[in-house]
Amino acid sequence: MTEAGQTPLPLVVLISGSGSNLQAIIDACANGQVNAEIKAVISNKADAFGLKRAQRANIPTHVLDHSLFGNRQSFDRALKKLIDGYQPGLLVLAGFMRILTAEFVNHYLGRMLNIHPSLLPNFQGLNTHQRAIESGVKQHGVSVHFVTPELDGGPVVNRAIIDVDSSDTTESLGKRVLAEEHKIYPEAVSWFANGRLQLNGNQAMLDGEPVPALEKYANET
Ligand code: NHR
Ligand code: GAR
Repeated sequence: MTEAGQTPLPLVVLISGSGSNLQAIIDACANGQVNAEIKAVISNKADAFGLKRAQRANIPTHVLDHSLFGNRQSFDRALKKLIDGYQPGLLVLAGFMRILTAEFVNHYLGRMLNIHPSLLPNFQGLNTHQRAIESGVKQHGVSVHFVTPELDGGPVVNRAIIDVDSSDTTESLGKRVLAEEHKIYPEAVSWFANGRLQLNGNQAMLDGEPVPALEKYANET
């Protein structure tokens, strides 16, 4: 619940696509589940549907097209300048598809979250649902983690686990995972907004207790 009298945490959300996780956070801010306010949504793709979701919610939007920059460093510096104009307390990656430089990540260390569609540390990187099916794992899911320079390697703060069944396809699995994403991401943002979640070295702390990590499967592809 939102604590009465507490100023909402200012957020900036980065997207590249559909923005269904953005929508879940917009809705959770609107209904009081999350004590935060999205100050801006930034996409590296002009045609991202999430921009329309933000506009519908009267949230300022920006497009910063990475292809117009010569290298990652110049893109990340422009992105940082744009973000810092909003002075966010938390930066939220929601289906943002560009790898970020260590310089950028370190500037937001401890105040940047990402949602990744696997049970980290398993299936870092892309095409996670397909790789999970091909590996024959019995369980799959989704993780929210603090972003560190190591791609998809930052400490996990929240996760949902789902059973994989033999009839699952990439699509059926992705659909069930996405439904869980829309629950666990607003929950993690609410923890952070209420001061319950911190990055302590390379460990996420929730209510002063370490969030447990999972083992890496031996048979991952
Ligand atoms: N940056 C750092 N430094 N650390 C992380 O943990 C990051 C990150 C940037 C994005 C999201 C991540 C995911 O959840 C994320 C985590 C994009 C790629 C990728 O390969 C990989 C992981 C993630 C996001 N991107 C290609 C690139 O060259 C482009 C792919 C495309 O445009 O479709 O940047 O999975
Ligand atoms: C989500 O499944 C998210 O976990 C994943 O992309 C989808 C974005 O959906 N993120 C990544 O793969 C990051 N590399 P959305 O735009 O509807 O929120």
